[in-house]
Amino acid sequence: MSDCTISPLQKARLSYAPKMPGILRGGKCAVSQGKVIMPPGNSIKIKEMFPKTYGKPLVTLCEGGGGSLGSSPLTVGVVLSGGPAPGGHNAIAGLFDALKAANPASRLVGFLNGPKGVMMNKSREITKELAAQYRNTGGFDMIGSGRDKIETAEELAACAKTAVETGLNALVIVGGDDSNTNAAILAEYCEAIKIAMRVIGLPKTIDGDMRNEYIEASFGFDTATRTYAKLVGNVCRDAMSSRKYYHFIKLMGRSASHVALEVALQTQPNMAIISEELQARKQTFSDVVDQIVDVICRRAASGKNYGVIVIPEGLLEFLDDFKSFLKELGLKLGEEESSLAALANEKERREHLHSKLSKDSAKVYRSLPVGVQEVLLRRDPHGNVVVSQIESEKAIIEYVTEKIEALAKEGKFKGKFAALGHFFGYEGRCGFPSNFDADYTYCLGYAGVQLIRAGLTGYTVSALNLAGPAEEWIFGGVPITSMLTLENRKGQWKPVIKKHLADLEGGPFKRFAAERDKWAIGDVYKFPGDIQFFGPSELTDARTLTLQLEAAAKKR
Ligand code: FBP
Repeated sequence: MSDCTISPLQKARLSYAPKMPGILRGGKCAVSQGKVIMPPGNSIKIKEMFPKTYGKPLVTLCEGGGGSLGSSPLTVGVVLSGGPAPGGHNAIAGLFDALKAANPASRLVGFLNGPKGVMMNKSREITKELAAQYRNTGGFDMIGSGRDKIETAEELAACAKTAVETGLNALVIVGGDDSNTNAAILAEYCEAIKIAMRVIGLPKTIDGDMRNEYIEASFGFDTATRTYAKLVGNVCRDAMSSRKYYHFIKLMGRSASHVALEVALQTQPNMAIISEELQARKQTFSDVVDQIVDVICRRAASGKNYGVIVIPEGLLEFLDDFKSFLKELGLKLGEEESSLAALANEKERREHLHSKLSKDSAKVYRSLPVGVQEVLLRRDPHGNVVVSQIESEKAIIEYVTEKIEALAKEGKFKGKFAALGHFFGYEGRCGFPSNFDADYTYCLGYAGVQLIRAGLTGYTVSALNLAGPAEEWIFGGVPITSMLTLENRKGQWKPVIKKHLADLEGGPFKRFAAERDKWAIGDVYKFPGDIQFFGPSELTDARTLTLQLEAAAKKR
């Protein structure tokens, strides 16, 4: 890349050296075995589905000499799976450097455009020059990404064919819960048909939900939430300056509200909705509208006709009046898949689905704007509702406006109300990784190679102590089967990694709950500003409040 095709920041970031714990720096380490942990749900069923890879122990990287594969040259494949998250290129750089450090004859092959690249054996060699162009950059464009599922006998056989043709010792799948589930299924298959390809997952997703006791954070969450927090902070300042709009900001993050919670803690908007809390209180859409209207009225009474309200992307899935409807809809989409596919257009598909739903669900479906009805007809390849396309912020604005107008007519609202909707999502997925994400992803790649060298398969790289300095981070592996549960996707029970939802008893939510009343009426907005790459470490190496508050809660 010539200097005139890259920005000054791009150029400066190419030479950033990620921080890592001493144990990884040597390039070779051993693993120590820990306890065997049980999956969160039906362990008998998971054991039946994964007889070869079930019941393996947790492992931790420790000082040592390079595992069962020693320092023989390896050919390793890497595939980026699902939505982009800042740091993906550094995960590849970490894999590359760790492989070369142990044996310069080792190779890293990048499969193109997601899992289908593995199935179709479409790849590019990761060379020193290629890796150098992408170090510390955002995006997944070095090899592309995709959301394909690896599940059917044909898909698994296609992956195995690629493994044999390419001589792969291992495949690293970089992804979230669905992609790491792919890794578990493929690892089991390779063991069953006795091919030597190991399969290792790295925890990626801006959503922050690919996380548990052994994986403290998924990569990308840090940068994405800082990017959204900067934008939300700017909007808060605009609201306070112009004093004429209510900004309803939907934030990406899929089902869990981790992104909304972190951004709320960083910016202190007038209100932030946390879906998990609504679920716990069995609240409905109209309860949400009432709570927002209450804040607007109270602010109007203190002369403030402006404000900022943060809405998590997955809101609808948690509301009492939507949950059973969405469940039934998922089942019907599975049952009616072929009939729906045969219909000519969206209108016919909507009508068909409507006719198949129970009376209650049909009523909810009909009550939704046509655009939302159409989005709900779609599922991603893993069977997830495509929540990023549901314009819930607009629906909320519509109902809040109606209510405010009715109150004004009755003389109960004397303020002014003008609303603007925003959706911050894709803006946060491909930014330059923060130092945390640049360091973390590089280490994840490095650690992934150590698991491969130890001969492990069906593991996701685990990471502990992340609130502390990089020197103190602890890496290891968690067997993927120990994270699997059964979920109904389009009418079928499938093994999937249990999504980690925002914990109402956890440090981040407790802090939010203790502070939010002050934020509602007083304008105590915080303005995080841009991610800092240069300057004092308290700015460049800051941790998310989620990590800090969770670590503090653990210590108590
Ligand atoms: P992953 O779970 O694959 O990391 O993707 C995260 C995400 O950014 C979600 O927050 C969002 O709902 C989704 O991807 C949107 O992606 P798409 O445009 O492919 O539906």
